[in-house]
Amino acid sequence: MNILQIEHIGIAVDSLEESIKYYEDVLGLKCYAIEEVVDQKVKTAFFLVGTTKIELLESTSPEGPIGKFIAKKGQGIHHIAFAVENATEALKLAEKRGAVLVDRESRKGAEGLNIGFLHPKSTHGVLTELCSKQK
Ligand code: CMX
Repeated sequence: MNILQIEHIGIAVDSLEESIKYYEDVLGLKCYAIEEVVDQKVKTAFFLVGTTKIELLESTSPEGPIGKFIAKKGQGIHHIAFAVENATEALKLAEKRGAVLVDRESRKGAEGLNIGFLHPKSTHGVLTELCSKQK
């Protein structure tokens, strides 16, 4: 698999509004986009850090993946996302190499990227996202 770079680090937060204040006022970063991903039951806020990004994730429902994560573990790092050339192909290859897939093929995520996840139980505890501009 050809991993191009860390695309973003996903961080689960209770409140985008409150967390954005910290990233802007303390760290001096600038939130450049806020976007809801309805099927993931999540609202996201993005910051550029060099060529990689921080993605803050606020749940819009206790039943969504971020709602469940925060209920169990509290706020904190939720996932790491790697940019690849083709997310669906990379998911297939990861499965062949022993990872358990959450998504069998990529689907639309924030910023129009094609995304898919590897289950944290098969990745030594780190929820891992593979994403690409093309499918
Ligand atoms: N990191 C590490 N472990 C995690 C985890 C995470 N982010 N999320 C859940 N887990 C662990 C749980 O602690 C639990 O472990 P135990 O069995 O030891 O208790 C196990 O995985 C199962 O967790 P669960 O709460 O029962 O949740 P589900 O099985 O229903 O779902 C997962 C887990 C990873 C499949 C689901 O959260 C998922 O599909 N995530 C991917 C989608 C997502 O996170 N979307 C938001 C991002 C949006 C975006 O970037 O666009």
